[in-house]
Amino acid sequence: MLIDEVIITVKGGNGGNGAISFKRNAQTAKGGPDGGNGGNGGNLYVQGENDVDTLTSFRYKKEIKAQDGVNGGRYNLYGKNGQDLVINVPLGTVITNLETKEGFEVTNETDKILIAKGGKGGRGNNEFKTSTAQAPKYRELGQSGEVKKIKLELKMIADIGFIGLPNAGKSSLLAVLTNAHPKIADYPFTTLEPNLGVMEGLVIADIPGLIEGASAGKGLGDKFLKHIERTKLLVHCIDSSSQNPSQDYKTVRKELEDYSSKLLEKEEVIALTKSDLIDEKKKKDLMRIFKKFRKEVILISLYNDESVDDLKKLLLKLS
Ligand SMILES: Nc1nc2c(ncn2[C@@H]2O[C@H](COP(=O)(O)OP(=O)(O)OP(=O)(O)O)[C@@H](O)[C@H]2O)c(=O)[nH]1
Ligand SMILES: [Mg+2]
Repeated sequence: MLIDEVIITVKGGNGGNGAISFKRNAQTAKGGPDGGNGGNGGNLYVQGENDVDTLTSFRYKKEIKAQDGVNGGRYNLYGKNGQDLVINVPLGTVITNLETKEGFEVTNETDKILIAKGGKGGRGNNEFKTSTAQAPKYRELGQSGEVKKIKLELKMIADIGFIGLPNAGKSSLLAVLTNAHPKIADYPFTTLEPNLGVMEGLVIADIPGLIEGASAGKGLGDKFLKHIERTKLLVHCIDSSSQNPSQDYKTVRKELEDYSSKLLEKEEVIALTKSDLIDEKKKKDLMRIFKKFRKEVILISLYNDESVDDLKKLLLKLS
């Protein structure tokens, strides 16, 4: 079970300030107060949505805020209320207020749940007029919207797991096949925590690279393998430009075995990545070598759309 998790600050809109103003025109040199009220800040709601599967859309957001109310104006002009904002989260998302530790689960698509209330607009000086105070010089400021730090959590079971040595191109594949934006870089252990993406409803987990001795704690160890224990299908990514791809394959298989022999029995696709870096002869040789493992083998390059498409079709067929 994987947990897709994001922490964001949510804010209701601030209320607009009330105005201080007095009627002044050609006829009235010294009129009464006419400062209008500020508008209320917009509320922030969450609502469940069936069509979204991950919290990916929140991953790079630090803060979400509803609109502020507009300040009141002269001539008793009311400031406009700020617009409410509804954010959509996948059904099953658990939302926890990190300060109070209170939490709830979003279970349906119909309820709009208030998570940060907008601030009330302040009253303008016109509202403070009384028989004894005909020219009040005070007004209220708008109240601040509620601010909360919340955690969004979604429990997911991955259908497909990407495994392989560090730098094999796992995250790159996840990025082209799904809506995810994992960090990709030309060095080992770029991925430190599993990344999740969704491809046509299938959840794909890209886990940190494994190295020889991972089951004994080397590198980032093998603790992330627990996330793929329940997947139906593994995609074993092997850098086809590596010195010894078949040795790379065996190294990772050995670590899988040391973790749990059940992982070896899972259906597995061998993805020979970065095929743009090798010549035709090496492609043929690798296909010949890897076919011996009696698995589906596919050559793939980010720079060859057809190969990406073929991998996608294969994964959809096998899942
Ligand atoms: N030429 C070429 N480079 C690729 C291809 N796929 C990935 N790369 C490069 O390989 C490097 C490693 O890619 P990642 O996707 O970060 O590899 P990873 O397996 O997720 O690595 P870790 O997270 O460290 O385990 C990056 O510099 C990518 O740009 C490809 O098809 N062709
Ligand atoms: Mg990675």
